[in-house]
Amino acid sequence: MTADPVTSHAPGAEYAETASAAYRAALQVIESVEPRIAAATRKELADQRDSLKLIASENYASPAVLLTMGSWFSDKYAEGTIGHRFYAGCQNVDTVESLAAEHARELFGAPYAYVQPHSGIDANLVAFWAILATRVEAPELANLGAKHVNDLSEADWETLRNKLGNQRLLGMSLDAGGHLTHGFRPNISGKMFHQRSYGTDPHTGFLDYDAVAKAAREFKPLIIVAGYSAYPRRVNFATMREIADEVGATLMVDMAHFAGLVAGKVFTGDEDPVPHAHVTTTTTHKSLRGPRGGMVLAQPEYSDAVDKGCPMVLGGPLSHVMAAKAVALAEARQPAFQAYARRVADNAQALADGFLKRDANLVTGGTDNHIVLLDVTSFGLTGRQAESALLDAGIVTNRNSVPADPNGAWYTSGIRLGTPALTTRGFGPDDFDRVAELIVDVLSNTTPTQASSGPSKAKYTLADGTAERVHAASAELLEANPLYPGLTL
Ligand code: DSN
Repeated sequence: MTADPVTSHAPGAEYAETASAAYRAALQVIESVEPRIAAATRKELADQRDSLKLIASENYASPAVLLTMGSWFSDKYAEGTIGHRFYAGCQNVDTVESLAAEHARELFGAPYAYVQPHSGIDANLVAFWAILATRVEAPELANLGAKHVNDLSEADWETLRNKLGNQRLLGMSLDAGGHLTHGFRPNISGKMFHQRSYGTDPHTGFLDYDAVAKAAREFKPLIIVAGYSAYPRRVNFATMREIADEVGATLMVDMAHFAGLVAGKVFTGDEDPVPHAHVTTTTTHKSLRGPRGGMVLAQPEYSDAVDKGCPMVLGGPLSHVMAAKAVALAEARQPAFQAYARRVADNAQALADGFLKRDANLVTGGTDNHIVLLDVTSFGLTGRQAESALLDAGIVTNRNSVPADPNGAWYTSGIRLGTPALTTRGFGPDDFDRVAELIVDVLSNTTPTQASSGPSKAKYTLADGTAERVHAASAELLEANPLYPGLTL
């Protein structure tokens, strides 16, 4: 069976029979050692096949990507970087890491790519320390006439440590869609930096570039972070770079959520962060549809420092995952991936339109990326109640803050929805209109429960028959768009 690159976005359909044999054999081997893990693995595939997955940060990697991770590269230590390892015998890891980095550079048009980070937070940590090393540590060492931190006296080292720990970072506020790793106190980034946030326009919900520029002029940050995990609109990275240049800040873009739209050339020109940012970070498993992991792209002046990510903040690289990143990036360089990325954005538009024609409220009034942020207060619900009621009906989402959220970050007032995963299954705009209809059906039939001491923000009742009706309708959509078509265990 040959996958049609426009209508089928499920990579691997063309080699499903071979992949089925490989999985059957692998599960048989696992079963002989720990049958409960084999059973859980089978169950996970069944559950993923049977649920309407709308979590904006999830996707389905191809069997080629998944199979690549199950190799003996997992057993090799390879701290350091290509050609400069702290262990002998890394020649094959060097091949893998070089190929993954080459694919990343070619795909994103980046001068330099570092493919070792194990996750998005790790990628951001590498970026932060690379910027601190380049902008704070290197000039201080030069001032003191030293080549290496080990050459400093105790007093000079203390001075440098204080400077490293006293820098400022400006990032998008959490309730506007920013990410915890962009300088917020519960995360290490908030403990490392003095942080200030920029938000969105309270009337439109759109990013207010004048407000960002004003905050940058007042706060004078070393780093401006752009990028988001719950903002349903595009960002003009050329404008963000102008703001950064005006105040002498380094522009770091965290494109974890929308890397697939950049790779697929949906975001180009001013909306492509890579040529504008000094440092760009990403995960590899969201819209990019690779293995779980992270990556850093950098302009030449930051590349040496980024290259020292391990052992600066990373443990030994996961070579089996770097190999899978190479495979996923090779897939993303195919024309079919561009068709997939366009479809992700078209589907988000269809989902948003489906809500709007049913009188639901969307943050910013719509979307032009892969995210739709539904404000559920018009249904009389908190995000927590909506998330749970939708799950009862087989729809997997996550609750999310909306700007100036009256219900706080735990209960929230929104539901974040994303199209990358279901688009991989083959869902199109009509299917997403139906998804909007099903979600509105569930939420319209959910009633918040009153607790003894005022309204409960977590409890709710779903009207009889709703879960069954929506489950049946979703099952039809899922059956028409199978996950890993042709793959049998
Ligand atoms: N967990 C990712 C997300 O859901 O957006 C980012 O941390």
